[in-house]
Amino acid sequence: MALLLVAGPATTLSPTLAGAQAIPTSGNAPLISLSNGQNLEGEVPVVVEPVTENDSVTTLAVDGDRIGADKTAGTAHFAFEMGGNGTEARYRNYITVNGHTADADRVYLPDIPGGQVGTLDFPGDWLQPGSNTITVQAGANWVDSTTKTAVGYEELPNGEGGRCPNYDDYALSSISLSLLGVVADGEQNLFSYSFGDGTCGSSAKLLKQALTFVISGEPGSTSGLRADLDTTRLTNGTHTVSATTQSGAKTSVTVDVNNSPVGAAVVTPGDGARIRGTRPVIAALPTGGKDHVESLAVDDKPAENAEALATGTATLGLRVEAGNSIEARYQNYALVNGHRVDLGGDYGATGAEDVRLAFPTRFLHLGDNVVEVRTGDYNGT
Ligand SMILES: [Ca+2]
Ligand SMILES: [Ca+2]
Repeated sequence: MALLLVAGPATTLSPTLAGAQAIPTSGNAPLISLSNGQNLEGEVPVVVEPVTENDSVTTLAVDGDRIGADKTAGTAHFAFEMGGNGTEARYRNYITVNGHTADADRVYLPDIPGGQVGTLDFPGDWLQPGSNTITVQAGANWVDSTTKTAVGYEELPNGEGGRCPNYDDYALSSISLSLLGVVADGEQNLFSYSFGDGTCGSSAKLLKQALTFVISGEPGSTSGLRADLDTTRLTNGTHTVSATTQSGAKTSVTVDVNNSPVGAAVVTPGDGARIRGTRPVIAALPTGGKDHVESLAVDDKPAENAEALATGTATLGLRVEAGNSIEARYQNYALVNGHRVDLGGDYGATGAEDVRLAFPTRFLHLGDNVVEVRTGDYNGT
């Protein structure tokens, strides 16, 4: 191992020889994914992150009693300086890490303005000793265009112009990868990469770039803990959740457990929720049961809505005349007293067609009702 690394001056070797190192005599307190005063009910995932090199989290406890927990490899951070006009979340730019290329494993770039430092987090156990690949993929979104020569240009029917896929333009520089307990060397990568395509391919740059990071040390050597805390095994009231590292650094949070009796309805908003404006208040039982919710009260007064029509289905009928048809992809919709009902179909393509739009009767009330039919656009906005 050491022989393979002798490539530069001996002084550069020491940082790459991470691995079995002494536990620090004093570490910083680990981070628990719960906050003081948080209300807990049912099964609650609890994650504890180590924060000091080689100071793994060893114990997760409730009221001083250790509970079973699985080791994690901590959280890895992919960091960079954002250049150009930055990224926008709507383009859905993303990275993938090693073989974790499934849709669910993509880590998307949020809105990051140019000139800011960005960090993307992912599980440390996605990394491995030796060579690792992080692939940056630029995302695209449709824009209206009159440039018929643009890459991917599409003419919309019925004289509604054209569109082309436009990739987000941005630059990444000072790219780094970090995970407690290992050293990730990214020197094979360039200092900076420019992504994007100008406007729909007007100036083609990178759309996809694989980056290489060589890791010395074992991902997870500074480990965290994760557990699903079953609060139904705790009494209702205040409890202390604590986590301790190898060096003895400790974090404690006080949480409030409030489990309803078995079989009780689940009430939304939940315990401790902050609400403002108009919010629905719902009491629901698990599906499949024969029981039903008998009453719902706010401060002991029955919770009631303004009188609405009974349950059932109402129908809005309209006739689409022959000519320019309604198309599902434009996401046209109706507003029934402010409730959105999607038209959701292609109508009138081959001639005049009657459309029947079904919606819950509870959208209607006695007296005047307002129904608006609205046209959407192909972005669904
Ligand atoms: Ca672009
Ligand atoms: Ca951009």
